[in-house]
Amino acid sequence: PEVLADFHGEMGGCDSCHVSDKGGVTNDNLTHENGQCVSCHGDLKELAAAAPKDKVSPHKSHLIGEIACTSCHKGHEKSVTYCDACHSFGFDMPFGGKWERKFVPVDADKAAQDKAIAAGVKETTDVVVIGSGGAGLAAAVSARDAGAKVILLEKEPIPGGNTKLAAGGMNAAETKPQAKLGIQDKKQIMIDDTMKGGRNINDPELVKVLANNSSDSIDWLTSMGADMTDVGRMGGASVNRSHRPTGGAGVGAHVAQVLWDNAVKRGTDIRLNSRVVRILEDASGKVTGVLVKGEYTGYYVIKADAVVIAAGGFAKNNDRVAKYDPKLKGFKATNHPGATGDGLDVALQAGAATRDLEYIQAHPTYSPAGGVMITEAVRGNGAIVVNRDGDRFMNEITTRDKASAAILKQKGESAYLVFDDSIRKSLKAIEGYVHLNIVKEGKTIEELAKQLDIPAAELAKTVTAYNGFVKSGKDTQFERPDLPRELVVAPFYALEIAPAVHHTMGGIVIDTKAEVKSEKTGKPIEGLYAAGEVTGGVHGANRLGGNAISDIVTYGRIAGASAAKFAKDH
Ligand code: FAD
Ligand code: MEZ
Repeated sequence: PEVLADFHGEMGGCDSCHVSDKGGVTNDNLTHENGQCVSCHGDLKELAAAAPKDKVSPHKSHLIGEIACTSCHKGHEKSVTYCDACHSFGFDMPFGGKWERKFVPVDADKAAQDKAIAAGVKETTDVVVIGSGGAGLAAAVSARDAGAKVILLEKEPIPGGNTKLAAGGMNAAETKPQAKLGIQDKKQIMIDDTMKGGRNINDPELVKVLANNSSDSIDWLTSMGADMTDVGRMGGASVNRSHRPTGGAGVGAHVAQVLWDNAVKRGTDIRLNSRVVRILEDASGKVTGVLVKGEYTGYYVIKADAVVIAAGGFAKNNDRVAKYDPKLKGFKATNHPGATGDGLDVALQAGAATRDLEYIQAHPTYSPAGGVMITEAVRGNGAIVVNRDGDRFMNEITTRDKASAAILKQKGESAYLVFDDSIRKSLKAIEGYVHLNIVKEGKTIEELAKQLDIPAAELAKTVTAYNGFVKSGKDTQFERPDLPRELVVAPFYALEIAPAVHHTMGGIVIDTKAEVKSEKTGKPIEGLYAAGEVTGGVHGANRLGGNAISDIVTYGRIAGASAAKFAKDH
């Protein structure tokens, strides 16, 4: 047998996976088919529990929701390890092939699309949400709470988009967790930091809404079961305002899971493997619905009063990235595989205005060995960055544009992130990197330097000098403003880091109600809303770490409520 279906076919016929009397698949989630896998092989938790503890288990992951077996184990084609979209585990998978993904433009196959549109409406709803990241899930929850019937469409087999990968935190000012920790902050300072970080080209009205609603968004998440009580520092922030779960665990998987659970609890119709390829409008330009391509069921039309585009950015589409910023050609990306820019394409087809597309952010600390981004929170909690000579060369918590540029000027266009055991203990996210085997360890700084093959005496001198700055409260070398702790607790750790494409600041033009502006008229396109990384204007030329999760929760909520209201009124 070549593929899983051949094998199962030989064993028990098509019935072992499919409901034979219905013909074909149950739906694009492959609900019945996945149920069959679980009934014979056990669920993810059971499989993960049975795996050896000292190895990375393909069934234990940071992904959210109920991960369908068919995300990796394909029936009628070679199976793939979805994780290899970012990592390169190369698990020995039965009937496995190599992970690869070719980008197919949304308007490919136009004749088949036109035919499906001509065939007419298959289903009707109040609101369609495109994308199951934080912005889409927040929009779905708030639209459901406003009484709308919602269908949420996600093109990937795995939900959560980039949101599930977010690590360092969610920025918010004047929050209850800050007050509990004695942190003095003001919404106005968050506005000022965001504008300065964005080089003042942000839309100031959008920034005001971001900051002024940020503490309410923390309360909203908390009321739905989130833990946002750990507060740390991100680059470009004047105070500690980046919220995340206790012990510094990754923020994104937690926020996405809470939103997912709440969207499911509210009866949202969530469809995976379902790509929106066109937004449909009537002759007056008012939105009437979407054309979907179901991975297994093919094209169909959903009629809707309002559509929320929450399809994320395009950092994983290097051709597109390089078109806007040629310096980033060939760069790796920190993003999930679905971050290709479909949302922009369907919005452009619908006549939306866009802005700031040329502003694309590289994250300074990506691990080429692990294929993962190393959270800024490691630096926020006190790590330093050194080059191959063992020297510091920048304020580690400067903004990302400056940090990435400084790293690219070093020998080998990469550097080392160095921290001690007290930093490791302060941030649960670090355990994930240790688990991936990408962290070098030494009982002393000199031993660590040997592991990295850099001059031991120089690294020791650098760390001693840095510890002196912490003691005196002033970094006279690079003016790092926040010096949380000396690096003195053995063992010491390091990993190699280099910049990778991380965030696309530009996108669809929206107003403070998340209405999408028309390129032609400058006025809102009736019934069309957008939120999250697919939009432009909130972050200006450079996003501050922690501001995206804030953006998607606040504007996702606004977009969902606005869309539900529009649907009710029309
Ligand atoms: P996403 O979460 O990317 O979701 C968009 C979804 O839409 C995807 O699932 C995608 O597959 C789907 N989609 C796309 N096109 C279509 C289509 N045509 N039809 C149907 N579905 C479609 N920000 C912070 O503030 N703090 C952090 O700590 C942080 N850490 C990060 C760490 C990593 C590794 C990465 C990659 C980003 C991080 N960010 C962080 C940025 C932040 O996570 C993202 O900007 C944010 O989550 C984007 O949310 P979103 O809902 O707009 O898009
Ligand atoms: O906002 C981000 O992208 C972020 C905080 C990432 C990180 O380093 O954790």
